[in-house]
Amino acid sequence: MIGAALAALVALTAQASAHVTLGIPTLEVTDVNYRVPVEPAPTTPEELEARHTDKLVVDVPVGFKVEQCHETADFSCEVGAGEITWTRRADSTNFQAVDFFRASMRTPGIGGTYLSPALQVYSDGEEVSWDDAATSDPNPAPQIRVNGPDRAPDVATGTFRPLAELGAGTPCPQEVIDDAIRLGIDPAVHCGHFGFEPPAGSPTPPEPPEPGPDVRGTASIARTPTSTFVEVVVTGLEPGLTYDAHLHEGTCTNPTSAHYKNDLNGVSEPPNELWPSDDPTDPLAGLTADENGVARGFGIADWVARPTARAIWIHEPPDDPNDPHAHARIGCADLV
Ligand SMILES: [Cu+2]
Repeated sequence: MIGAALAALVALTAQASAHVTLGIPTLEVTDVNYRVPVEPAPTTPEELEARHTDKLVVDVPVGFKVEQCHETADFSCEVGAGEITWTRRADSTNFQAVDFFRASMRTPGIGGTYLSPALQVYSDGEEVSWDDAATSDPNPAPQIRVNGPDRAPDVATGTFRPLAELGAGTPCPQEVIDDAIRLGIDPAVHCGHFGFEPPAGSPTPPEPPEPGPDVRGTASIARTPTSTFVEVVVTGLEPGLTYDAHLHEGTCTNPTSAHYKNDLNGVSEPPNELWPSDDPTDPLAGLTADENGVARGFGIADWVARPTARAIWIHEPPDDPNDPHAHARIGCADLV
């Protein structure tokens, strides 16, 4: 284990050098501290003045919601879409060999180990990405371990992102590679559709795939003791076309996730599944985009979705059933 790695910690009392796993309960607001060392460790104040941390950008794991980032006398902070940025103030001269950056986050409804990749920018311009998945790698991503029983939030909301943003430069998961092989598509192309890096050992990188529609908008899910509601507003669609949208298992980071089914052995459509629809009398109607490319949909089920129902995916209209990409996923919102 690397002693000086960048680490996510719960509370400043956790001064351990471990860069991984702190246990926090689900659905609670917790302070997460990122411990950021200067490497190699400076041995003199002059060295530290010449080379210190000027900026930190952390990716907020899917399922977490930032309540607040905390500023200090030396760093301002800003919460963006899925990330937090701390920037050294112009007048700061209080350089430290280790800086701490604190954010209050609500943890997700499902226990697990979540990666929170970070980008550290030094005053000499060097940028270090702490984004390796394995803790044995040289620059492991900070990990946050969420403990406690799985619990579904009563209300959760999210924003749609287009396909190309969902992978966001992370390694292509094996399921996506397997999916490509099953569909007879070049895995590098299929991975590229989701924005994932091409699989290791791919020959030459293929042409970047055509960017799909810029699917944006909002999604929400609400659970009562006896029922589940979903509601979406989707923008960036082709006017007049009808799209399918479904509540899916898992988060948007799993682009091969199954539809969420109430009865796992039941049929693959409502009422056993939950699909946002723009026709209140027809849960199978899908979402038809208006002249501005906007669609609104609503769905209700008389069962309570389990905690694993965490994403709503939008699919391309199924115009050509012979096209392996027909009905392809074009956007997703995590319900967090
Ligand atoms: Cu779907």
